[in-house]
Amino acid sequence: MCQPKLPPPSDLVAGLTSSPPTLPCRFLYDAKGSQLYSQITDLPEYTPYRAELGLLKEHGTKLATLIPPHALVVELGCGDATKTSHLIHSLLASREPGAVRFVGIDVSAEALRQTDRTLRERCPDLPAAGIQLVEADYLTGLRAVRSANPDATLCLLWLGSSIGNFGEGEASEFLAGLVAAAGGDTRVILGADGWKDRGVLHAAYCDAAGVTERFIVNGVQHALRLLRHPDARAADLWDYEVVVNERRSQVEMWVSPKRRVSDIVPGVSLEAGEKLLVEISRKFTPLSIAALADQAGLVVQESWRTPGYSLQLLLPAV
Ligand code: AVI
Repeated sequence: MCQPKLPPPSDLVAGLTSSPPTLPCRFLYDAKGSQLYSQITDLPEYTPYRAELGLLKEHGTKLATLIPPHALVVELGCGDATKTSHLIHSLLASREPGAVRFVGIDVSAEALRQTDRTLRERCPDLPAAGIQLVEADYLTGLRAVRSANPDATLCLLWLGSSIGNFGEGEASEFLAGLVAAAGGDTRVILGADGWKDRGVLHAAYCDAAGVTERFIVNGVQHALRLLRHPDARAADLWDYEVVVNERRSQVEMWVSPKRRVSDIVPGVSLEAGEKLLVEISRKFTPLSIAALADQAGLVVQESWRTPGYSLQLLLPAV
């Protein structure tokens, strides 16, 4: 049976009609996209995941001392929680198990189930009552956590350099919005990938096995599927290109169709070779992180780094 077309989501229309056309990055994370992203984190060319894991293992004890005694640790986009389990271990080693409380917020129910499994397996001392899972986008989830825990101090974990997927300006605005939703004395543990050699950055997003290309093309196909577009399943339709944009301190992931893709949303088509910006991944320096924090009303209290990655504790500026 032919299914009726649905009205296109407004963020998708806004992206496709902007110049250059863009795709909102939420389309990257359907079930297949989440699986592909998990494969990306294991690729030899992609270092942020392993770098952050190393920092959490190495500095977990110190980090735990900087998280207030009864704080609620709230992870945004908790994924499979493997990295988080190292921080929870450090917290359990430094305080009573009953004083460790973790909330995972994720839009994916499957990711939350995996978070639950990981924490139960890897942190058996964490009481079941200490784990809360919220299926929501970050802001909605945080508002719900805040209203259910009006007196708690929240410590947000925003790992994986996900902040890099926001444009300049958007990132600080979004961070400020998170802190406003979480409440005045909130602190943030933020992971941020650093600028590197152009070839290294290019390879990280154009890996030899083609996993990142499949991840990006899947995001486009996911949007087309939602729109019930006839090209949603067209094989080998998209060319993939990675641009290392030094001026903007970002890596850009573009696709272009090999032939015209008509009426993606009413009146908006892509011509053969016309480029669609699917994702940006901004890279940071200590200075750019300090500026971002400042714009969001925060200060960098402490940071831990490898040559290519950093974790920082951000506190509200007084
Ligand atoms: C989630 N995010 C920080 C990843 C990144 O590096 O920008 C997403 C990603 N896209 C392609 N590879 C990884």
